[in-house]
Amino acid sequence: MNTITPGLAALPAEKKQWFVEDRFGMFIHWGLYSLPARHEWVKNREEISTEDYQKYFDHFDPDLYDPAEWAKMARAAGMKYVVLTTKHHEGFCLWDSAVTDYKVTETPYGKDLLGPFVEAFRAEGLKVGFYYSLIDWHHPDFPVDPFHPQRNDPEAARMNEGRDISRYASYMRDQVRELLTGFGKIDVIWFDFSYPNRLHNELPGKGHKDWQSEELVKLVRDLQPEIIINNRLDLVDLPADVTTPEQYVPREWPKVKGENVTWEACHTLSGSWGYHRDEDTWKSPDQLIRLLVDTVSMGGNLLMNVGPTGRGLLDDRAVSALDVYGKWMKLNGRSIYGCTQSSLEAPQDCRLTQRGNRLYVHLFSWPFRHLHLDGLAGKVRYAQFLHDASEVLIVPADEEDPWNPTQVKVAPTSVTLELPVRKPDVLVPVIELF
Ligand code: H79
Repeated sequence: MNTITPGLAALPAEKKQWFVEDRFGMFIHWGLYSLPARHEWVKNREEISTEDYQKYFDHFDPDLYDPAEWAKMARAAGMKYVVLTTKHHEGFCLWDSAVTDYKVTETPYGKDLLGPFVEAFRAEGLKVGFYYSLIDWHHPDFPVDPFHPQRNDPEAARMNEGRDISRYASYMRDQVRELLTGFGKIDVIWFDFSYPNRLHNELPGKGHKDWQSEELVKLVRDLQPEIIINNRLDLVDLPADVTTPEQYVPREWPKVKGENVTWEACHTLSGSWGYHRDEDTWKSPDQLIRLLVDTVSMGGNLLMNVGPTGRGLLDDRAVSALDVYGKWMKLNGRSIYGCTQSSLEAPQDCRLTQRGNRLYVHLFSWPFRHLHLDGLAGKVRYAQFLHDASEVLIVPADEEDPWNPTQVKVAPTSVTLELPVRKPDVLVPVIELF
């Protein structure tokens, strides 16, 4: 357990209000790994040496980069905030950092990418977040540990001579200071990630002592008092502002020490975070919408990732996925923004969200004619489909079954809705209850 400096408290709930109301953000993974186009961990997975990885730096030239286009697409998809990888595990920086040459301004592109990015997204009204990798496979003081690309290099032991992770921790603080002073108000900082020894049978991992996490948090709070900091700094006793399950759907609202926490699921469109040319595991339109609904129905946010190409474009598959969200959110966003988990139990194959006393029923499968909502007897005055505001009839509580006249159709504790036989042409139809 760590001892936490008094005063290093988490952000109060009112400062996170915008975040839980916005519900839907865009994650962007962009770096040198967009060129090999076979996963952002390619350097690690294929144990590529720094010399061999250099070709991606030498050819990084996103001539079609237009952040205003990305920002428009994010906004059209219904996303309200964005988080960009300013530096991923490969160590390459998208801004003109003063403390390294491993940065975009030294590539053929030759210009800062981050300033224009921040400006473009702010201009579309989105909040802006920075992802910053704690792991760095390029920095000369980052140890060649058992999870490093050069772990099997015969020179690994020699490479490690003189490496000093405390110098790396200080490098990170320098970079975080640049990021949080050079680009105006930043709304989220997303550190990624810790793998402390205790999780790996005492193999030398990396945790709060290596990163000097407390110092980082102090610095961040000092520079940007309202910023949201995620939970990957290995500060077990410091309540994080947001808990970030990755690439899975929790079964219930995530808890820390038994308490529901502010949380944000992050997911990929295709499996890889970085642009992956050959991947076959793109999520279906239906899955994309369900991921969002599932998450909000358990009180969380969804940060959905895109991986731009080496030329700076979102490819057609990503654009189609964003279109799926845009089309659905335009009609159904009211059941997402400002909504949270409902205290009522959802009917089979449904997900509930709630805002005040508006209840939203999301239908993942299509029942035949009747939908029974237990526990709502006497509480619903009107029901409509959200996508077209067409009335959904409420079966009168005393309506008898003509084929069994002693029997009423509606259970005493329930509200029963009469659905059309055919499912409306919406990926996930939503019924709004007043
Ligand atoms: O940036 C994206 C991913 O590249 C990064 N987080 C998202 C947002 C990420 N990649 N992998 N992971 C997070 C989890 C990785 C876990 C493992 Fe391991 C890597 C298991 C084995 C190798 C951690 C490091 C545990 C052992 C070594």
